[in-house]
Amino acid sequence: MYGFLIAVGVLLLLSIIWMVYRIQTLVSVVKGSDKKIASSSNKINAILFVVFLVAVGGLMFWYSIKEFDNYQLPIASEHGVVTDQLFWITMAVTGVVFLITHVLLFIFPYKYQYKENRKATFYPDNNKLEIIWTVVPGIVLAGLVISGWMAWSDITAPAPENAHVVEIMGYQFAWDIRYPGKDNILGDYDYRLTTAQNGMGVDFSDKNAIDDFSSPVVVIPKGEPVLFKIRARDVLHSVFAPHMRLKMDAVPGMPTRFWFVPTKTTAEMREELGNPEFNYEIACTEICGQGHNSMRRVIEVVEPAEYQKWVSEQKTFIQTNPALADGIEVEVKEVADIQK
Ligand SMILES: [Cu+2]
Repeated sequence: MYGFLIAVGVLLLLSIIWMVYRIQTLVSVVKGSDKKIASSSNKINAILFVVFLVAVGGLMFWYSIKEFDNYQLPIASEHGVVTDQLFWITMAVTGVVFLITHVLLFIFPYKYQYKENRKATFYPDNNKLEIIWTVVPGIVLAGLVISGWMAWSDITAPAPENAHVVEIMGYQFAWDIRYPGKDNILGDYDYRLTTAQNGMGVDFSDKNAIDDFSSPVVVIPKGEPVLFKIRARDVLHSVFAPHMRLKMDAVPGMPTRFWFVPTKTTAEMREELGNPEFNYEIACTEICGQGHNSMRRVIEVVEPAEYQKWVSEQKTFIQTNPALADGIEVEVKEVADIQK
């Protein structure tokens, strides 16, 4: 109630100030002194433009310098070097243009503010100038776009045959991780098979699914290609691993993928940063609902030998929950029994 009254009070006050200003303007028009007022208000506005340039420009620089470390997280993947290079080249080109145009944008209103005895120059067109400012940005932008496109088609090209496959499925509000086991082939899945015990809807009648296993942590080997197969169970999510420079949407009904080569183990990165607590992580970057912020998974990059050892120690879905094998064909079950 008080809030409402205060709002009404503020509104009334603002409308009174506005009315006083209007009356004053009208009186000055009648008196003939309005021209003087216009020129003094022009002057104030012109100065405010410069004040804005200095204050907001200063704030921008202060913030950029203060937060600079956040713009250059250490890179832990091969393609990350390329994407960062592209980022900084684009930043340099657009940054210089941004600075020049915006300094002029705010300085010109000051420099060319209204003066009684000054007449504006009549300058209708200049074909040469038009061609220059169309062709030069055209060439520069085409260069940026083409180099970005080439890098992107390299990064999104099919993964090498020997890539280690990891499936990542997003749902409200977590990630489920599935490994293909020894055969490196993920078993089929079908959303209609989703149950409380089988959250990823894995089809255990497919023999490739028999040795599939799950893990709370995404463990991957250093220096070897890793292929993330990404999907979502309910709404849009997005897999974001900033140190890997990896970002890919998780879309229900439309599986996506991203392959990369990690270049530093978690232990190496901890040493580099001098932070024994450091962990690579996956975060969700699609505002997917109330628990969006809790969608975090740790990525652990280890040496290849350690990775092989870890894989061989994992228990398959069926080993942890034999009931999942209920109702599947005897033939397939036998394979499962052998592997138990
Ligand atoms: Cu999400």
